Amino acid sequence: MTEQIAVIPGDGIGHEVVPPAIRVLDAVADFEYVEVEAGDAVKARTGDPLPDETYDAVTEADATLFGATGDTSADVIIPLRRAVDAFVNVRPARTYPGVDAVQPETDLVILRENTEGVYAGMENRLTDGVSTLTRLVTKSASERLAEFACDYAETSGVDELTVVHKSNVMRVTDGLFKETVQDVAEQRGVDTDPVLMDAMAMFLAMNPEEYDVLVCPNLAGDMLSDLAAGLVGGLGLLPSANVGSERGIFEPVHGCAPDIAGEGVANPLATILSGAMLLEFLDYDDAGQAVRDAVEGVLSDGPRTPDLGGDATTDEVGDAVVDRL
Ligand code: GGG
Repeated sequence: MTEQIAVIPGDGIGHEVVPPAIRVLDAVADFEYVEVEAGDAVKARTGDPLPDETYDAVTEADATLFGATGDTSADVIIPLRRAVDAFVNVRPARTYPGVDAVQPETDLVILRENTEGVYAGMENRLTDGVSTLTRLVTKSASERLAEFACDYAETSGVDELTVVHKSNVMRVTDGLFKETVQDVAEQRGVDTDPVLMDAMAMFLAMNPEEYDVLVCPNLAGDMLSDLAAGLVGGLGLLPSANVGSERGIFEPVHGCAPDIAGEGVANPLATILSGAMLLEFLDYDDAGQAVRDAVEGVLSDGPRTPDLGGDATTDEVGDAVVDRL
């Protein structure tokens, strides 16, 4: 069977980092690709940031490779994650030989709740000067995230989950999140260490090597993964997988980077590593590992894009990964 992959470059550098990632996937697997549009540009042209054709392609594909979107992110990636019931966003952050890192011992993964919290889309403008946001936390979403985290800990040989929360202030919502994750972990025989999310930012900046798996509410996971990117060499190195159910969406953690879009110098490695996660999701474990090894080789020997101190283009880095495969 040939798996079908929906491809959404999106906006800005999404159009530059997705093509090299497809060339890498082509070097190790035989997928069928369906490219569809989403984001700011298609909204400007048609009025709709998420055309039906795109929604259908993602819900019908075995997996989706997603680049980045800009101002329309809430209208695109959040409904798509819900559409495929991708209730967790897996965001690994690690250092690589040859890459300058603020914290060279970093090797952790953020498991971000992906369907609710303050990203549930319940915002209202009551008057010109007053807006509100409803933060949704459910026991069921927290439970399934916790089950996923326990499975993840078991398969990766980790004996403790760090549960990130702010239940001293958001007592009801984060109280429920923290309690639920801890209850599930206790039933599963996995230890937990609850840490307040503001303190977590400091602990990560100072001693990231002490942490393995962080289980986070949606916004905290989004913010702490950018912090983790800063520890390991930047957002150009952080892939992610929106998973949990039958279908997955794989995307770099970075956004559409309008400041460098069109220059051909965006780092494609976060998207290529997201491709490795896609391969593993579809059980192409050897191919996924081969891509990781090729990325590691390129990071060690070059070429590198300017964000990592080099002067190579996006395509040169992508081609260097393909050459190694
Ligand atoms: N590829 C990542 C991307 O497009 N980021 C834009 C963004 O802000 N996404 C919101 C989210 O990840 O929840």
